[in-house]
This record gives sequence, C-alpha cells and structure tokens, in this order.
Amino acid sequence: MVNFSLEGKVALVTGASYGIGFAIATAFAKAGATIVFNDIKQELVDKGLAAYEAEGIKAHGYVCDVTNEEQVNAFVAQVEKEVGIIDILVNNAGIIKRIPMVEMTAAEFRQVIDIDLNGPFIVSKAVIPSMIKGHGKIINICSMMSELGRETVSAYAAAKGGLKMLTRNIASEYGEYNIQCNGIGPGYIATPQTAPLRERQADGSRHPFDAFIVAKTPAARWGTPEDLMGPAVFLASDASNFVNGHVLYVDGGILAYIGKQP
Ligand code: NAP
Ligand code: GCO
Repeated sequence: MVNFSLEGKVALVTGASYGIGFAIATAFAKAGATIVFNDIKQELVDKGLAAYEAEGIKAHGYVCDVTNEEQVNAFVAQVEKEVGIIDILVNNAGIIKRIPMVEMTAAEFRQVIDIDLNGPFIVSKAVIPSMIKGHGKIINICSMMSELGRETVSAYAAAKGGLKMLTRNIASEYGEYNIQCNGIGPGYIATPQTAPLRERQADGSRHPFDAFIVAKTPAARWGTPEDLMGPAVFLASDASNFVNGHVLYVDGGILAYIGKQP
C-alpha cells in the first residue's frame, strides 16, 4: 500500500509564518506531522503560531535567520532537544528583489543569494547529520526561475538555479543514507511575495504582469499555496522514497507552454 502518511514525523519548514511555507506545513500537519517553523521576527513567529492554532495545529515556532550559521545550528539543536530529530526539512524561506541588473548593487545581489541559496545550504548541513542515522526528506522550494530568466530578477534566478543544483547534489551525496532531496518549483503563486505583480493599476485595470501570467499559464490562473500541498506531502512521505534529485514543477503548465498567440 502506498504510504502518504507523515504520522510520527517532525517537519521543519523555514519561513513558514505565512505564504507557501504555511500552506505546506499545514498540509504536513493534516498528514500527521509535528510542525516546526522559524521566522526572523518574534512578532511573525507569534502571528504564525496563532494562525496554525486557528487551523487546529499546535506548531513549534522559533526565531532564526537562515543565513546565520550559528543561529541555525543552535536552533536545530534546540528543536532536536525540545521536539525531536527533524525527519523532513523544507527550505522555503526566501526573498526576491526586482531590480534591473545594472542598477542592482552587489550587496543587494548578495543578500538574495544569501537567503535563497546559502540559507538552504546552511540549514540542510545542520539537519543532515541526524538524518544520516535514520532517514530524511529535504524539499527545496525552487522556482520557474530555476529554469527561466526574466527582466529584473537576476539575483533570484541565479539563486534558484543554484538551488536546483544544490538539490541534485544533496541527492547525489546523501542518497545512500536513505535521504531523498527533491525540489518543488512553484509557478506564479498568489502570496505576499507576488502581490506587487497583481495589484490593481491606478485606473482600476489589472496589472499587465497579472494578465501576462494568466495568458502564459495553460491553467489560465495564478496558483494558490494550497496547490502545493499535495505535491509537498508526496515528496515528504514514503510514497516518494525512490524519487531523488527531482524538481517537481507545480506551475499549471507554464514551463510546457509557448504561450497563446496574441
Ligand atoms: P513570502 O510570502 O515572501 O514568505 C517568505 C517567508 O520567508 C516569510 O515568512 C519571510 O519572513 C521568510 N524569510 C525571509 N527571509 C528569511 C530569513 N533570512 N530567515 C528566515 N525566514 C526568512 O514568500 P512566498 O511567496 O510564500 O515564497 C516562499 C518560497 O517560495 C520562497 O522561497 C519563494 O522564492 C518561493 N517561490 C514563490 C513563488 C510565488 O509565486 N509566490 C513561486 C516560486 C517560488 P519575513 O516575513 O520575516 O521576511
Ligand atoms: C517574479 C516572481 C517569480 C515567482 C516565482 C515563479 O518576479 O517573476 O516573483 O519569481 O516568485 O519564483 O516561480
């Protein structure tokens, strides 16, 4: 029988006070997992805890910046002591800066790389030693920009392209220890991160990018965080124990589609 259950598992989802991480963690909880999440501000951790409680989920929230190796190591040790060994890690925390490359400072570029690529490296490195003793699942939240570029997102695309290859490398290096590392590549999902791309124009019309994405998506809609729940539970469960180094695109078909003739 195929096993999609997460009963008895401890799942850490980084940056999961809201947005995609919150939806994935909620799905994991409904599948039986104990939820651990972090954010960089206590007020957001508190807001997240309240949001999980409203869903009937008793989550464990911690303040931790994924780019700070000392903080991450202390955080993981604290979770292992207070909650248990982490069976499932979702590297979800991430930012984007939409700036034309020639106008982006090196510091801005480095900040995106630090959170979106160095962060997953640091957190994965902290949890793998305990996973090696048993079994582990690592899911990296990649992007359309793991495969495609577009104007103003050079740092983000470089980070998410790198995250795809980090996913493949963790799969290659630790697969023999029964650790599976895969990616989820969401399409365009309606969250705070993409709100600027969907806001109404001054004249009340739709944002041009909003109309563009809907035309580019065979499903003819933006995705929702809920669209990612099933794929995430699949990759976190024993049902995917022979899936390794794969990036599962959950994009409504964007990557398969040349786009509607204007
Ligand atoms: P979001 O709404 O902006 O949420 C991002 C989360 O990451 C927030 O909770 C944020 O906390 C947290 N975070 C940022 N920097 C952090 C750090 N240094 N340490 C710990 N937490 C940190 O984004 P989202 O749309 O849910 O996206 C989640 C992930 O999916 C990101 O990796 C994003 O790149 C990826 N993704 C999004 C889409 C999309 O269309 N939305 C598509 C593909 C991939 P604060 O609020 O405190 O900053
Ligand atoms: C953008 C968007 C995208 C999405 C996502 C697509 O500005 O193009 O923010 O990057 O966030 O990554 O998969």
